[in-house]
Amino acid sequence: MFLFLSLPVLLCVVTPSCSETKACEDAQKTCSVVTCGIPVTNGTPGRDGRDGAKGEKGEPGQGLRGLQGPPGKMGPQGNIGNPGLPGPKGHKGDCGDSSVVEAKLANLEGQIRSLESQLDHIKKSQSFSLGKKSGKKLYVTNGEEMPFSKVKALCAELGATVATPKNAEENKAIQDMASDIAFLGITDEVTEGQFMYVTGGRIGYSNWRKDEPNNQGSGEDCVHLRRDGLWNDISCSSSFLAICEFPA
Ligand SMILES: [Ca+2]
Ligand SMILES: [Ca+2]
Repeated sequence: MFLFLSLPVLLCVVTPSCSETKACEDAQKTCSVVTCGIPVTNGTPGRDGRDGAKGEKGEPGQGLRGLQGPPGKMGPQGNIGNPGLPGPKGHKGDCGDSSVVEAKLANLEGQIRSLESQLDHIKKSQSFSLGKKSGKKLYVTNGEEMPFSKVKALCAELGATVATPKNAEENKAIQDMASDIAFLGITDEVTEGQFMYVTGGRIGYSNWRKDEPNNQGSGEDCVHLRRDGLWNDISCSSSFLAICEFPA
């Protein structure tokens, strides 16, 4: 092919004896390239043309799939979401029976008062030393001295009465119990000279010291038990040891 096309050119160049014009005219009839004149050499290659249009995406490769990698690190905590919508309204509750509740409350309050009273009683009882028992009586003392009115009140708080000997054995038991001179539950406050038990009734047993009772001075309407076990009438406002007795 190349040889065929370049043949007329070679004819034009190598036949200078003929009329160049005629040759060229002939050449124009037979040569595909109209080049007359001095022979030329091939030029340098031209610049690369522009990139062609992008081709279509190829089919995925058929290579082996790699092993799955380890899970990545946990991402940061997300923001707190918006509060949800309020839930549906609940069913209406049953009406309470206030009278039953009030009754139970009153009952509980009563029990509390009872327990408080018992606790107070126990506390006061604990302040007394271990009592001495004689016959059917138990004598106790807190070792304190006080006027007769307070001795009566103290024993009453304990549910007891002021120690009152009704025979020689009980008198001895109280004497042994007493660390000092103690009041007895006997007075002549109602009728001077007529000694009575504070629990009621005239005394049936006595252990007066010689020349007693003498209602000395402005008057002596209470009775105390001396350390020797003998009795003496004395002022009720004087302070002596408090001894109470429980029926045992
Ligand atoms: Ca008297
Ligand atoms: Ca006296």
